[in-house]
Amino acid sequence: MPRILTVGAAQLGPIALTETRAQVVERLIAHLREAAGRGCDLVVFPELALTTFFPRWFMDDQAKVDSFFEHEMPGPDTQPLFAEAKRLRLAFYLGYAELTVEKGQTRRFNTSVLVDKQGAILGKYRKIHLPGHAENEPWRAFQHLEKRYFETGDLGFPVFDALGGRIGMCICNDRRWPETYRVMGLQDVEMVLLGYNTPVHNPPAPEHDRLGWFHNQLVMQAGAYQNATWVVGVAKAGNEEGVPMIGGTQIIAPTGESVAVAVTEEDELITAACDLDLGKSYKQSVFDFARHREPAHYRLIIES
Ligand code: ING
Repeated sequence: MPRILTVGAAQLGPIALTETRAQVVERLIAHLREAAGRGCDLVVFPELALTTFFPRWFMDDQAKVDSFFEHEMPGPDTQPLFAEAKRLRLAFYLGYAELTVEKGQTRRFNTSVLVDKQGAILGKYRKIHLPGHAENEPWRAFQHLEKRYFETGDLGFPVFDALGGRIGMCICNDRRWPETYRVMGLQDVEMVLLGYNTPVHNPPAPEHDRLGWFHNQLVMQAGAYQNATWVVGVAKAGNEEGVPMIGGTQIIAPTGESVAVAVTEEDELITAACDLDLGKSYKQSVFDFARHREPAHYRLIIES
């Protein structure tokens, strides 16, 4: 009996600074309803899906920064999303800014959660590869202050038994690093879920701008093929507060082929029925890690 997981990749267009959590949650719920109508089991939302991409601005008022964070998940603003997903029997991945107090210390992470069809959080991931910089750099057309506003994730790259398969998560810049996929590949991942906010323009390297879309697809297709896993990449896209961001939301098979691709830079749902066994032939041949990997020769990779 094939293990088919029907996935909805729920791309978001821009979220304005003035948009309230409630207004954004309404957009997410609209995606849930469309996905349910198409027979989905799982919906994947972007990175930081509840607010505008606030690391584009330098803020030295911590209260202002913290206004972009969720202090509980679900909280009053997100409870309706959890309730509607449960009613529709949909699991979902949600990216958001997490503020939590652990052992009396306030921690801040760029986080995603995997929520099951009963509305329970079954997995959490905290972004490990934080791009950008930590101090204000006025020469830039816009900032990218993830290293200022978030701590490096402390949960590793876990893979969860969920939805009948092995499901992993990562976030945005993580998708550019082969180690991200390989650590999950070594845990027999069958589907990697990830959201992203990717500006078209990268101030330190404008010559790369023309390749943004290509690099986005390249890294996810490579990660999928080299680890025989599905990859679901979901954008927050379009011109958000004056900063154009790429779309390119897509669902990629373990073959490395993109089976569904978004064609707008707005709220757009793309779906695919994903056979979780499609990676088996690769794991039993070209990427049979037990037979073909040579870890004794990879030491440099883990040395700092
Ligand atoms: N955004 C970007 C990403 O890795 C970036 C940062 C932009 C890197 C352009 C390279 C080029 O897709 C986040 N949020 O990580």
